[in-house]
Amino acid sequence: MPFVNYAAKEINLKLVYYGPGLSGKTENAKWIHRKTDPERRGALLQLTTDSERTLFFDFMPLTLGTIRGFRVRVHVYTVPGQIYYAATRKLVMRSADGVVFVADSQEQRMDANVESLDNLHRDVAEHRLDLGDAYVMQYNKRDTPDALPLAELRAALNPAGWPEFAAVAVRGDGVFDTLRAVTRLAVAQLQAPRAAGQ
Ligand SMILES: Nc1nc2c(ncn2[C@@H]2O[C@H](COP(=O)(O)OP(=O)(O)OP(=O)(O)O)[C@@H](O)[C@H]2O)c(=O)[nH]1
Ligand SMILES: [Mg+2]
Repeated sequence: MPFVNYAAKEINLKLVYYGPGLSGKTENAKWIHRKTDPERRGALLQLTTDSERTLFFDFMPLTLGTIRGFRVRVHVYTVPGQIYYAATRKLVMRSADGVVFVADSQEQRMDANVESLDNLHRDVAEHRLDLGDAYVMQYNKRDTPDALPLAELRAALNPAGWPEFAAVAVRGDGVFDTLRAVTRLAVAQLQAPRAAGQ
C-alpha cells in the first residue's frame, strides 16, 4: 500500500521492475536517472556483480511532481533477473505498489519471459500484495534482429491486457512512457478505495 505522509504532504510509492535476466531492467533505471533533473532524484544505487548483473537490487528515489497538493515520491527498484536469485526477487517485491514487467522481445528469451512472469505472480501471491491494476508490460529490445512481433508477445505474455509499451531502453524509447503509466496506476490504487467510500 502506498505510504501517504499527510504532515509532509507526500505520497511514497514503491515501483518494482521485474523480468528475466538481461531483459533491460537496470537499463531502464539508468536511463531514468540520466534524464531526470538532479534536484528531483537521489543517487542510483546499483549492487552488481563484476559483470554488471544486478546482484541484489538497484534503487533510486525520484520526485515526480504533485497530485492534489501531495508530492509524489517514487522509489524505483529493479530485481536481479538471474534464475538463482529467486529469494532476493521475492524480498524486493515486498510492499510493492506497482510493477513493470520488462520482457525481452528476442525469440530465444520467450521461455525465460514466461518463467519470470510465473514467478512474479507467485511472489505477488506469497506476499498477498494487492496491486489492483498497477501492472505495466514493457516489450524491451525492440531493436534486436530477432525481436518477435508485438502481437506474438502480447498473446504469450499479456493475456490480462495490462497497459503495454514497446521499448529500446538503451536509447530511452518507451522508458518514460512506462514509468508514467505505472506511476499513474499506482496512484489510482490509492484513490480507488477512497472514492468507493465517499
Ligand atoms: N540492443 C539492446 N540492448 C539492450 C536493451 N536494453 C538493455 N540492453 C542491454 O542488455 C544488457 C542487459 O541489460 P540490463 O539492464 O543490465 O539487464 P537486467 O534486466 O538488469 O539484467 P539482470 O540485472 O541480470 O536481471 C546490457 O548489455 C544492456 O545494455 C535494448 O533495448 N536493446
Ligand atoms: Mg539488473
